[in-house]
Amino acid sequence: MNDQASRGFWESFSGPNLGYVMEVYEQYLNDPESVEPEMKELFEQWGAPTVSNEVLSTSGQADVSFQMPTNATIFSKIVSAVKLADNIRTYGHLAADINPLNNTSKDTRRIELKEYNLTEEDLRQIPVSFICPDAPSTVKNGLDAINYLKDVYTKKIAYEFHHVHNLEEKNWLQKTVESGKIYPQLSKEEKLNILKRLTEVEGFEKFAHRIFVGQKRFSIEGLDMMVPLMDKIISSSVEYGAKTVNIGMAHRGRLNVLAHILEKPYELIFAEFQHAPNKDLIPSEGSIGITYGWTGDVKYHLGADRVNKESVRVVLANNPSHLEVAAPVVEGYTRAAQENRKTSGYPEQNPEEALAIIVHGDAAFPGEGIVTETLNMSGLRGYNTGGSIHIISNNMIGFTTESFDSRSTKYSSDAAKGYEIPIIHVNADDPESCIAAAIFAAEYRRLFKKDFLIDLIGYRKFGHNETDEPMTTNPMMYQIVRKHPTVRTIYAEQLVNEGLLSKEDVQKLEENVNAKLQAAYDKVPGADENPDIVMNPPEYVASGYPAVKTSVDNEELKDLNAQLLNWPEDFNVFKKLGKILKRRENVFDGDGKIDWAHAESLAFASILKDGTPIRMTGQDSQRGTFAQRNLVLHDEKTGEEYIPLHHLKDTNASFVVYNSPLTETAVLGFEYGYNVLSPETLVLWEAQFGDFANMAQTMFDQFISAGRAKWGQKSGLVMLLPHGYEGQGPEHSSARMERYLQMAAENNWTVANLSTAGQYFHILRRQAAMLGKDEIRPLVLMTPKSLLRHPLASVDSSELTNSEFKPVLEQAGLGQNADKVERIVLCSGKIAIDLETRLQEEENAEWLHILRIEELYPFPENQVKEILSRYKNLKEIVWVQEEPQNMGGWTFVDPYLRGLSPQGVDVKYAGRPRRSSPSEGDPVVHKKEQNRIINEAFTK
Ligand SMILES: Cc1ncc(C[n+]2csc(CCOP(=O)(O)OP(=O)(O)O)c2C)c(N)n1
Repeated sequence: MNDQASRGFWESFSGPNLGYVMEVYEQYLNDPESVEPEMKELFEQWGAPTVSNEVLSTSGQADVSFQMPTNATIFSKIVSAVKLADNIRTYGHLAADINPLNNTSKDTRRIELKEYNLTEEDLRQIPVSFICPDAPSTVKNGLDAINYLKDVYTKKIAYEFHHVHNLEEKNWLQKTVESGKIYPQLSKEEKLNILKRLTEVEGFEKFAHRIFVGQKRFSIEGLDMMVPLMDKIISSSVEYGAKTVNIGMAHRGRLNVLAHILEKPYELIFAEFQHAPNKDLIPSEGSIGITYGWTGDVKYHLGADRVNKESVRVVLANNPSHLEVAAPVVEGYTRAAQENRKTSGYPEQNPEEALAIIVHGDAAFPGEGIVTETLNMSGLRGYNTGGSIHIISNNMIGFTTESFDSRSTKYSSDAAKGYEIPIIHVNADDPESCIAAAIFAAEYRRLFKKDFLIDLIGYRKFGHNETDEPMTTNPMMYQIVRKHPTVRTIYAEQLVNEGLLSKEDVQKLEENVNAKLQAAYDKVPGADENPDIVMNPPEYVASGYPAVKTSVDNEELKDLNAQLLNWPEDFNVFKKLGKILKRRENVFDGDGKIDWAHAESLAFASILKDGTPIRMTGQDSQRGTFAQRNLVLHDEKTGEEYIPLHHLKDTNASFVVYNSPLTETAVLGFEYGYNVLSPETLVLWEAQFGDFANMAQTMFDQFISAGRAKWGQKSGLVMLLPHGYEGQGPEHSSARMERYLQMAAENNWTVANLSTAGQYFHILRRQAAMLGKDEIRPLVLMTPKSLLRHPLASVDSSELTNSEFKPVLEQAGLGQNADKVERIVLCSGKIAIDLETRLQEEENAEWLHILRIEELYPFPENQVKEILSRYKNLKEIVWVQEEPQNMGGWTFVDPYLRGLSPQGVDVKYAGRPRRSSPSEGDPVVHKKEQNRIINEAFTK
């Protein structure tokens, strides 16, 4: 190989790339077969890697004198130096100064020269460009470069980027760190502002500690920098265009964040501590939105919604005690705030419009699965929010449990690595590093629209709450904590040493903060020991839904139907599907009936036409679990998608249906959040089978059923839960309707189990019509499987154009001869169709009437009462259900039926006996049971 040619080829390599090539070359020299075949080929073709002096001198004058080594020993030194540099980048975090308590050991083994058989003199010989091409010009040689890297990577911020595979991102991250750009030049004013903020943060906690002795507040102390850190993330993001910032966080430091980030007035917080009347203290409308439910919540679960001076909306989500569950809800808020839903087609998303900041606990982050569920959604088209900024408020302890008992990973943040989220750990006692972290995170998000994680490492000054004594369980940690100065003290001393203010100024700052706190406290009325509290829902909630017209004009619906079946001529819908859909063409001319999915698509089309946007998600919801929906068509030749609901004439509302990831809790939480922040949108979540919704039980218990009573948080979310006993076994039969009925109270939601496609059409349209109104409530809908295409559940078009939602349906053909009726069967959902099927075989059923309770909650008492009153010879009311006696609707309706049954009329039950498992596993046994129940209903 001619030396010149070889040089020409290798010249295209520089810095770390060349270092890498050299490393591989050394390996090649030892064993040519041990390297990649491509590399082997290169070495065979071009010989040993060589470098011109020009390349070597790019980053420092000293390099000019460097002569490329020609022997293998020097090669190996260069390789070692490059390896060392890389290991500093990768493992520097193990030796970094990120633990304010300094009670964990640092591991420097991978970054020491001796481990690489390198001397300082060796390093001096090596050019900077091999080791750290981005170093500032003060770095003159290889030794300087290694020392520089060690300093950068082991200070008060530690970096973990190795798992980020995208080269552009990784280069940016590395360059920002190694060029020193990560540390901003803070002005005097900025530094003093941080100190002022820390004085407020600490002052608030100390004041509350002194005045409200023994009351829980989940103090921020030890992680005080969380507030200035959030301040900076918010101001940087606002600079980049954010108009809404949504924050999710648990108890720790929440009151402080409410006071200082949300600007909830001190007096309002103190009134809550003091159980004092506070309504007069709520500031004027518009400056801060604090809504209250009628039964309320503890102060450290309450959220707030503020529009600040720059017209930026800052929201702290209400949240329950259940750690981490607010995370997907906040993501849902954020997506809703980013989307414009005012035109047809997909909503237009602008990630710059809104940002989610999610604060996690260091024990909860690795421990609660909803965290990884939420992270997994961050890159999906239906759920991404253009990058969230995660903060682990890491006090190195969870309640009394130390890290070694709460996770199997080194860092609390490690789960985030699987999602390629850049992670930085920052010492919470170093304010300027924390500010650098905030700017870095906001900038990364702006550039790459992806999640970023800041692991803010501090400590917890007191016990889990202020009444716990941590010395009993964690004495070693608390011996250190007790002696540890606060970050305000540390930073004040730093600024005094820098000559930015005097000790007297520091004291003055403290006095001013205290005076403000005291003045606020002085405004708070005394405790009201016997408050006149009304715990009833407001009248508009209590009175329920008004009558709503839900039918659609025949011509209009016919036209929508035609539009839904009108895809472009050159669009090749899968033939079999195309044929099935085209069968819908003439239903308005009396040819055929409208089945469930057809009614749904017509409901959606008419809702969009009325100007209401729709968002639907669920597992495989585009097609539908039972292949019934097919709202997204796929060209069988090109794979292209066509969504007829995007092409309706004269509509100004967006429509979207996404297949969700295989997740229930976080997806449902996301949709709940989306609907809360976008109350004008019909948001639907569909479970694959209804019982899978119990994976998301927390969302139902803590948010959907109780959110309004606790926090005044309105929701019109629709949940579609496939339900019905069809012999598919214990896990695909029951949507566990009893759970929703057990939680039903105060008009908190509608629970319905319908028997016809027409009823489905009307209940969807009713829900859409109520959106944005005070009466709105969520809708829990048992949806069918076998009824989806059942002729008895399908309807004529007149059912849609000339009817309405009926909470009770009377069985057609029964009950006309009132004097003959001795038994009224009440039932709900699919079994009503089973009964109707059987009825067709009965010769004389005059003695029987059947009522379908389509809306179980709110229970249609008046309608049922009116119907019962028609039958003077009634002997018994029989509730018939397919679910076991301890499940389904029975335990819920039983007291209503007893209350409504006329004197002398028995109330009986027919259905499966009490069971621990919802259904039989064997389809033959199922059939037998089902027949037995139907027989019972029809036997005198
Ligand atoms: C789902 C859930 N399980 C248990 C608890 C009880 N609990 C409240 S705080 C806490 C410790 C949390 O530790 P960490 O996540 O580190 O947050 P910290 O309180 O230390 O800020 C526990 C176990 C809870 N609130 N939620």
